[in-house]
Amino acid sequence: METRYDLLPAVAQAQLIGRGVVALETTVIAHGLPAPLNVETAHACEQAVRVSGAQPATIGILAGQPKVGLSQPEIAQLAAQADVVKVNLANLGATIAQKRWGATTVASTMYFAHRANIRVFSTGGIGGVHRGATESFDISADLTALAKFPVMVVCAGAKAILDLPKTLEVLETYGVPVIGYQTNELPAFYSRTSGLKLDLRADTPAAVAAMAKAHWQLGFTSGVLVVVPVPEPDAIPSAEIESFIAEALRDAAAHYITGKDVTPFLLSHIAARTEGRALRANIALLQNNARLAGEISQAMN
Ligand code: PSU
Ligand code: MN
Repeated sequence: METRYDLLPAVAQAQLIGRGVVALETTVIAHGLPAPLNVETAHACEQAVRVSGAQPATIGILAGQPKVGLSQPEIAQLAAQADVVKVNLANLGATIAQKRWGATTVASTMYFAHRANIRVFSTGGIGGVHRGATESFDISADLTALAKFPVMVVCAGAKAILDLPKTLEVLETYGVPVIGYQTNELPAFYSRTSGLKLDLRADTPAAVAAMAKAHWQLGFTSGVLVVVPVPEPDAIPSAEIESFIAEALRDAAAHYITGKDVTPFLLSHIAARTEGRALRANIALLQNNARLAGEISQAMN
């Protein structure tokens, strides 16, 4: 018997009447942003999805029970827990078995979105191939999930702390289309550009929806990645952010940070050293992606 998950009635209702639905993750709430900005941003992202008439479905695990579509009090409750598991594909089953609280990463959010027939998912930046991966073998399960689950992920590129060229290579190997939204380049999370050219570009939500549909009509079961540059006012030029990233990487190595702790450590290090600029960029891109994902989800129907 398959694992049961709870479905928010508003999500089921939206699907019944053919409204767009957008999945949202909870790792960014529990591990990616400091309180109280985390809960505020979660609500702001849900509101951004609603602008186009679409329905948000924030996904998380409440004391071992997976839920697709958290209520506002449930989001606050998850954010307030002391010991929230960062849930990828390897520890999802254990988190349920042990009845723990879990925040879903891109990987596990894609899993539940797929189970619940949600085709569009909005996040900040996906995980990917880490710098130094030839030694550490640290490659995010987000890429595994993109290879496995037919869900569109709208993001601001892979996080700039990663090895972006290697991340693009793995996506191509897995057959995941990477669509630049109004750009010919892979955005680099905090920065609008990376210097890495993309083959695919779409300029409207309808054009994105058409490419995704054509991909899935071929019978492919892989995901689709839509990459959207961070809004101009909050963007940080890559030359500026790069020194903070290099410093964060050195600090992570000095503290022997490994595995799932690497990404949250680097993000909070950079946020602390940039006087809030990195945090502002992160929040701006999360909301921007959620708004666009809402529009795309409506265009998919
Ligand atoms: N984007 C953000 N902040 C985050 C993340 C993404 O702006 O905290 C999270 C996502 O949930 C992503 C995870 O799936 O980081 C990747 O972690 P790792 O590199 O350990 O696979
Ligand atoms: Mn990792």
